[in-house]
Amino acid sequence: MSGNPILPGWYADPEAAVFDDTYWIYPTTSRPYAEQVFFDAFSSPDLVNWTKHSAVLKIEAISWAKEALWAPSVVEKDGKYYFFFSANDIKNDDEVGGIGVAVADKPEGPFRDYLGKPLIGTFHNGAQPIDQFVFKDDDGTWYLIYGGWKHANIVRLKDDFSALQPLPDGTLYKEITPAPEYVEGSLMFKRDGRYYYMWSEGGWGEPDYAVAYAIADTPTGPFKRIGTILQQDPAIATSAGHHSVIHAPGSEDWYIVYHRRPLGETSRHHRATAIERMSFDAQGHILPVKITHEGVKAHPLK
Ligand code: FUB
Repeated sequence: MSGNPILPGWYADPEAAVFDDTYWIYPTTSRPYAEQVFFDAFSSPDLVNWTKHSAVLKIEAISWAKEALWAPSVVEKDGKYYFFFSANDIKNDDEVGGIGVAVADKPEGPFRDYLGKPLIGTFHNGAQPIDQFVFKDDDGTWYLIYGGWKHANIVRLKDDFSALQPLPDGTLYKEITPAPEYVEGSLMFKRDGRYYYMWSEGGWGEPDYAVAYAIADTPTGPFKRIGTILQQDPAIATSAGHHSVIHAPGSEDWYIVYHRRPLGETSRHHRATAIERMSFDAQGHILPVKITHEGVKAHPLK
């Protein structure tokens, strides 16, 4: 078994990916904002044994970023690896920061700034430009879903990720806030032709942080909240949220990777990355996840 937490140290907002025969996790370095100046990455052949790759993206590589590097979303396209991140925790349009993109030739980096400026550096529809997630639809369209401060937007990326392009209805920033409970941490995947939208609710510094979801027929919704599937267990850990999902290639095995706060920890930065199985019922609804100390069995990809 992997055991939980699976990564040593304080790591939050884990983005899980599969590149070739290897699992990857790209987390936020969970420290005070002024110390969030690099991203580490972790790779594994089987979900149990993890290797650390230190500082795959450093703030020195991003001229416009000064602190608060958050919430990676990493994808492969045409042999390059694109690392979307948030920086600076901006509070208004006068501040420099928001969502940026870095690029590398390998999943372990080193990543370098791709644009020299934020991809999204201002507020739209009330959404703070943080917590981006990149989603590729079956037709090859690349979307980015993002947003903090209780608002979420979907945008369409240009094929070279250099900028946005309008959605089919002509809008550049389409609000898709799925429920009044929505806070941040958007994620999307497709299963059996339907679009699953998942997000975090509650406060990440509080015990009640949680993950809820909706299902729709299109990536732009409309979405209707179905329910909470991940939350604290006072016997195991608190503040379970900001997750990502792995569908192990060639299998029906799904996993949820998330952060949580070990019992007895009081600092809001003390967040640790954990993994559990994620299952569906016959209707495709996501079953509530039980958070554990055991984690998951090995699932080698080779
Ligand atoms: O780690 C910084 C912030 O905390 C993320 O952007 C939020 O989703 C929350 O997890």
